[in-house]
Amino acid sequence: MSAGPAGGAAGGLVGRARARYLAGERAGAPAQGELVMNELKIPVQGMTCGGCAASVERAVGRVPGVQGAKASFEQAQVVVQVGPGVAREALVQAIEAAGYDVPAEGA
Ligand SMILES: [Cu+2]
Repeated sequence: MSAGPAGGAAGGLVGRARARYLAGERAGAPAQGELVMNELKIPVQGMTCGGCAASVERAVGRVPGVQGAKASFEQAQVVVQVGPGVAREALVQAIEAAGYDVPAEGA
C-alpha cells in the first residue's frame, strides 16, 4: 500500500503549513487580550506635581474595567488602559470627583 506513506507525508506538510500560518497570525496581529484593550487619552487640568498625577491615577484606577493608568502633570493628561465597555465619561467623572478638571472635548 503506497497510499499509506504518501498520505502520511501530505499530512505532515499540512501540519507544518498550519503551524506557520498560526505563527504568522500570532506575530502579525495583537493577541485577543490586547485587541479588546483600549487606550484613552484624557486631558486633565489642575495637576501641579507628581502627587496630583498619582491621585488621578488612583481615581481612574478605581473605575471598574480600568487596567492601568499613567498620568503626567507636565503633559496635563492621563492615559488610561481600559477593557471593553468602559465609558470615557466614567473616567472623567472619577477625575473630577478627585478634584481635577477635564476640559470639554473639542473645546
Ligand atoms: Cu500635586
